[in-house]
Amino acid sequence: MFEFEVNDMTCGHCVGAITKALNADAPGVVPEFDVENHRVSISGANNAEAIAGIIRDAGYTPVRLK
Ligand SMILES: [Cu+2]
Repeated sequence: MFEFEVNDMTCGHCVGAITKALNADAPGVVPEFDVENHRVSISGANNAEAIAGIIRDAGYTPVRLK
């Protein structure tokens, strides 16, 4: 499991945009969102940098925590 801080993820729209990008580019990965604390946890992935790239391409700024 990976965890990212995504400070520019601030509302349900952001969650929707990131979910859509992950579903398209990393099918099978399961994201969990904590919008209040700007955290995204990712299960089922084995390449953190690829996941970070997908989040960046969706327009957000991930910083890996774990
Ligand atoms: Cu938003």
